[in-house]
Amino acid sequence: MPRVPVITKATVTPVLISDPPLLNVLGVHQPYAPRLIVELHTDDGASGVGETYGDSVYLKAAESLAAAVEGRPVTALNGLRDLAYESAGFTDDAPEFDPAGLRGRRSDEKLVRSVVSAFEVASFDALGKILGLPVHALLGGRIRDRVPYSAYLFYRWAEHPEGYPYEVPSDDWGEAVDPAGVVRQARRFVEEYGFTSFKLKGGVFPAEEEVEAVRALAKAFPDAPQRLDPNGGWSVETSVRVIEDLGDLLEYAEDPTAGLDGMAQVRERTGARLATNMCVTGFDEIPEAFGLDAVQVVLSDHHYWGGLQATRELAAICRTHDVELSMHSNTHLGISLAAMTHVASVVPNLNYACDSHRPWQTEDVITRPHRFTGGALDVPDTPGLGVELDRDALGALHERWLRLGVRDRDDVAAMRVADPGWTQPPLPRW
Ligand code: GKR
Ligand code: MG
Repeated sequence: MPRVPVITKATVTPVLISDPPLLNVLGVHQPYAPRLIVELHTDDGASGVGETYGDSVYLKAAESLAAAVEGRPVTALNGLRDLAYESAGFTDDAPEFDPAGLRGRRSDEKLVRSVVSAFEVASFDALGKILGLPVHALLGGRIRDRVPYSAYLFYRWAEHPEGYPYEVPSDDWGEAVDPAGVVRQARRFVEEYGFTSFKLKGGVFPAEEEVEAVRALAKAFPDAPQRLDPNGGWSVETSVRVIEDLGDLLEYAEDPTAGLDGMAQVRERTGARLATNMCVTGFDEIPEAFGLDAVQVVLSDHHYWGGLQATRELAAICRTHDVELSMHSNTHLGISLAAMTHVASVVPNLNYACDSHRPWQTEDVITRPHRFTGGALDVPDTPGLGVELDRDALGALHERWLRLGVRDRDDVAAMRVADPGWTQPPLPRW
């Protein structure tokens, strides 16, 4: 009988990664974003890494789960969700605690799934290293050799505002606050990484100006698919107008308006393909959304859907209902990017280029950060995720976390540094 390796130690390391002043409907990114790095060690000397959201609630739940997984077989993935509930002291029927985040509803379930995803990925990484197999092989094998990503364009300022009590990071991208700036940014993305499709984060300027930016992009890159995502910041009327104005230029409209009813109305009135990472972010939201035909493309995010296996379950449900799949991302590092690439390589109905914030990050915790070429990443065949932890970098980013005391991402508070009177636009905003 082969022996299954057992987890002897699990660690969770919170880090702060530098982030540019990217704008969205809530406000602006802070100079530093929290992230968690999970490491699992097994009794046969193998180790694996995972990464997930890093705000304090995630950290607390991840630390509880880290203590609970010690002594368990590294293959015991299906029990992780229940273990996370138990170790965090959550009950199954806890009320949702905030329906208005950029990543949709926030609930204990989503928090637990996001935490579990890092442990599941770390387990797959360790197991892959033990068996000498890449993670995609453990998921049934890749069906594509390369995973395409889209250039994730943001309106942005050149610099973070003055007023932070610490030194803030800086880069040489300059500002992008109008169509010309957006096209300039897109050109650099194309030159440096070869991206062939674009997603513009909207909800920042009046919708007509964002329409002009998409038109300018389409003019500059006539063959490239375009997406516009205001994170639910438009009314149904505005959404209909934008979609009619842009016609076939959009490959899909991402969360034009917030909430299933609004999305269903936009769909009914325009017939446009609508994508979401806000109103369908958990399995329990699927029946109503699909029943209303509110969503035609679900943006998977293996973090909040609960891991790589859960992403495949999501994909199977979507296939059954003729709903397509794309992939969402948030500010992240290379461990998440590796996991995204492995899972994207095995999902047949992932028909669109995935999102990735990664080009905006200048730092990483892996020794050989990924480099997009031709707008895509090769799917690695090396054991596990195919990444190696850079301990010095991890140490430095953790030391920053200790030193600066930033514990949560808060785009509204970041905007108030520049504009003390700024209030979060109510979402839904109509
Ligand atoms: O980082 O500003 C951002 C994004 O708006 C992010 O928070 C979203 O979750 O990228 C995401 C999206 O597609 O909505
Ligand atoms: Mg989105």
